[in-house]
Amino acid sequence: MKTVYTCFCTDVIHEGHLNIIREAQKLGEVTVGVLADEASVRYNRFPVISLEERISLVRGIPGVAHVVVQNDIMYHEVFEKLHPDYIVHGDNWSLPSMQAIRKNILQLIERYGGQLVEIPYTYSEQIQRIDRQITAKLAMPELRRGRLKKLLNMVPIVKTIEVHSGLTGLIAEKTVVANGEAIDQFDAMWISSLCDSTEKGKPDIELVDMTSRFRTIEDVMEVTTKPIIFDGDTGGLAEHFVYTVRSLERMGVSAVIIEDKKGLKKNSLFGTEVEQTQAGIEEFSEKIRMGKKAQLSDDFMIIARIESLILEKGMEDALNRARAFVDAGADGIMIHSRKKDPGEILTFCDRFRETDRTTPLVVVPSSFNSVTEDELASHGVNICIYANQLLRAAFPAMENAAKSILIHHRAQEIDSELMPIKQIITLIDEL
Ligand code: SPV
Ligand code: MG
Repeated sequence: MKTVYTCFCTDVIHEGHLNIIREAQKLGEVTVGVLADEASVRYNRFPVISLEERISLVRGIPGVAHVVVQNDIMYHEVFEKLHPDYIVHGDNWSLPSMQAIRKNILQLIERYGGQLVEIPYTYSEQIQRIDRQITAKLAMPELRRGRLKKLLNMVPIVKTIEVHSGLTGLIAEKTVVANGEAIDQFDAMWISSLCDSTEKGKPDIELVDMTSRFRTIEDVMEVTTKPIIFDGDTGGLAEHFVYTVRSLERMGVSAVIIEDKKGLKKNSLFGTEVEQTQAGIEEFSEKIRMGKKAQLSDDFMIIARIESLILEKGMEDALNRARAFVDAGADGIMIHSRKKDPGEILTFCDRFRETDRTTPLVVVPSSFNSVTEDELASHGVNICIYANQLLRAAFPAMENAAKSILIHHRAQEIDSELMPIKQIITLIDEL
C-alpha cells in the first residue's frame, strides 16, 4: 500500500479539506499532519482551538488512517520520518510563503523520492464565509485579549511591531516573508506613545489624551486580529490609571506598559539630556497594585517599565525596582536602554533571571539594534518590541516625494518610487 501525506493547518474542517482527503485516499493510506501551535502562528494565523482539539477534529474525518503533529511548516521532518510516496496539497500556491513551501517539498522529493499531487483548491462561498468568520472571531475583544499570554507559552520570543493607524495595522497583520526555509511574521502590535504623538505632529509628553490614544487603538483593531500592547506612558495619576486599565481590557488590549517616571514625561531616548524624574519605588508599586486591583479579566497584563538605565541610576537600582514591581503584582518587566551596545540590557536580563525564571521580560531594541531576537531569547527575553520603525520608514519616503514634486514642478519623477494607484486601491479588503 502506498503512503500519502497531507498537512492541515486549520481550526475548521470544511468541504475543501474533505475533498483533499477523498483524493488522497485514491492514492493510498492517508496520514494527516496537524500543524503545531508555533508553526501555525508563524505561518498562518493564531489557532482558535488547541492542538489536541485540532488533532481530534482531523481524526474524525473518514478516510484518515493516521494523524501526526507537523512541527515545522517546511517538510524536512515529514520526509525524514515518514518517507511518503505522495504529498497531497491544494494548488493554491499564489502567496510567496506558499511558493516557498512548494519549493521545499520539491527539493525534498529530489532527495528522498516521492511525488507531489496538487488538487484543485475548492473555492466556495461557504468556505470563504467560514474563513471570514474565523478572522472575525480572532478580532473580538475576549479572544484577542488573552492571546498575548498564550503566545508567551507558544513562541520563544513574541515579535512585536509598532503600529499607529489602520494602515500600519494592516502591515503588521499581513506582512509574511519566506526567508530562506522559514516563514515569518509579527506576533503582536505596539501602540507607541512616540509614534502615536508624532503621527499627530505632537511631542511625546503625554499631551495626546487617552480618548485620542483609544481612537488609534480602535482604528488598528478594526482591521487586525493580532494582540495589542499599549504604551501607557507613566499611567498618569494612579486614580486615573485604574480607569485606563478597565477601558483597555474592555477594548481587548492584551497589555499596558507603564514607566516609572513622574511629572512631565519626555521620551526615554532623550535620556539625561532633558530633565526627567523617576517615580519612587513605593509610589510606583502602589500604582501597579491599584491597576491590578481594578483589572477584571485574568488575561490582561500590566507590565512595569524601568527607566533606571536610561536615567543612569545604575544596574542595582534597576534590579531592585524590578523585584519590587513584580512583588507589587506586575505581570512583566520592561527594561530600557539607549546605549548602542546591548551589554547592559543583557546583563540586566541575566541578573534578573538568576532570581526570577518566569516573569516575562520585555525589551525595545531601538538604540541597541544589532541584537538579534535569538540572542535576546537566550538571555531570557520574552517580548521584543520594534517600537518606531514603521513611522521612521514612512517619514523620509513622504518627505522625499514632497521635495521631488517641488523640485520638478510635476509628479512624474517620483512616480516610479510610489505604490501604483491600482495596488493601493486594492490594498484594503472589502467585506
Ligand atoms: C515609545 O515607542 O513610545 C516608547 C519606546 O516609549 S521609546 O520611544 O524607546 O521610549
Ligand atoms: Mg512611549
